Amino acid sequence: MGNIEKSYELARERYASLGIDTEAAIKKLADIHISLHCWQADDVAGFESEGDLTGGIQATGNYPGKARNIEELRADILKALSLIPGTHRLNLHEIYGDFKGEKVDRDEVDFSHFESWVEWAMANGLKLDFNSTSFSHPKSGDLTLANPDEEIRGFWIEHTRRCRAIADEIGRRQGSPCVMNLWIHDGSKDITVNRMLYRSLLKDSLDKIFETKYEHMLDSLESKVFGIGLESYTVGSNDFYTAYCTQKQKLITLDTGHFHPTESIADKVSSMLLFVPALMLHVSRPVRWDSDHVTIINDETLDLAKEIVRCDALDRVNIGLDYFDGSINRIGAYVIGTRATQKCLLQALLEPIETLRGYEAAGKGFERLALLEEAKSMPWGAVWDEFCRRNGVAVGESYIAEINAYEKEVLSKRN
Ligand code: RNT
Ligand code: ZN
Repeated sequence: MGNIEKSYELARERYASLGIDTEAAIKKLADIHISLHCWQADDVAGFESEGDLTGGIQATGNYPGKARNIEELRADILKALSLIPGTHRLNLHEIYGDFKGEKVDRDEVDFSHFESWVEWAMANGLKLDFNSTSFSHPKSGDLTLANPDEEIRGFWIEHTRRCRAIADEIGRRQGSPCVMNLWIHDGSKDITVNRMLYRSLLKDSLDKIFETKYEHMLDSLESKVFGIGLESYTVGSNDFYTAYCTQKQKLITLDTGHFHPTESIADKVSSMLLFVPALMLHVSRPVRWDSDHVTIINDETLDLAKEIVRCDALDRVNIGLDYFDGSINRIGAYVIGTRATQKCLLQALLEPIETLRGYEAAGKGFERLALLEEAKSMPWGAVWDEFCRRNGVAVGESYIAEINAYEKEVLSKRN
């Protein structure tokens, strides 16, 4: 028996003494398929145009070796996946279509531009999710689906309708519902005196977009506090989408960077799941603003993972990632963030929740707090290592060397 297995055996016994079955936790973790965001590979550039990233989001850093085309992006994602235990999903934005060098405007896109993605995904055991793209386009401006200009609003309605049809066809072909996230940047920089108008326009646009019912895709709507250059007003606020999704029974996307810094995203899970069918997560790491730093194990991510498990809601929460750091090796960024999210979920799955709930029900506040504290230093790391070993991926920090080798052999030859 190797050291990893020996450590795991000891950990398994330690957890068993608290009534926790580590084998069951490992099984559940293997069933969680995280949706990796394709846009970490190239700083949200996509394959549509050479234009700047707009829409109030920003990728900072210019670490060499970013993916410049569809082949490089696919290769980078497969490299990242080879260092992440389990089977996962890939979340595509519309601007990552396989346009084959042709100019395809956003109101012209259709499934043919994603056919090769589906084939590639199936060949590599991946399922796809999807996003309409409102930013980085001459018609983006400050307002898209909430634009009083009927020509521009119509353009974005058509785009979003087409994206839903694409998502449905992806879902049909892959035999697993494709979650389509809808995030628009619509808002304004300064004091806005016609807030009701833009929100009623957005509501009307969404009603039109959702007129078609689909079987193989799920709509999820993402709110935000503010974007860069759009600080004073966001049309698609949290209240707006919470109300809209509740009424229309759509999914809500919770991006962990899209709330006020002291708000707990974890605490939203139980409230929202009582009123909407499911949630989508964009697990991220905001540093002072929606900076989209690489996800790590921190209190926010841990709390969120624990809350999902405590709510017994793993089957109603689609876990995706959303960050874009251009200042470090981008494949490394995928691996760190995905593994960190999985590690948080594993800690959540290993929580002695029955005992904790017993204490709570009996009013034993000291005992509850003590066990929560002790649980933090339980040997979950040994269970994680065993999970990696069983999945045939790098254990511990050994992925650093593999990523450095890929950088030397592949990334450094780009540019
Ligand atoms: C922006 C939103 C949105 C984007 C992606 C690229 O603040 O988080 O989800 O990051 O769609
Ligand atoms: Zn997001």
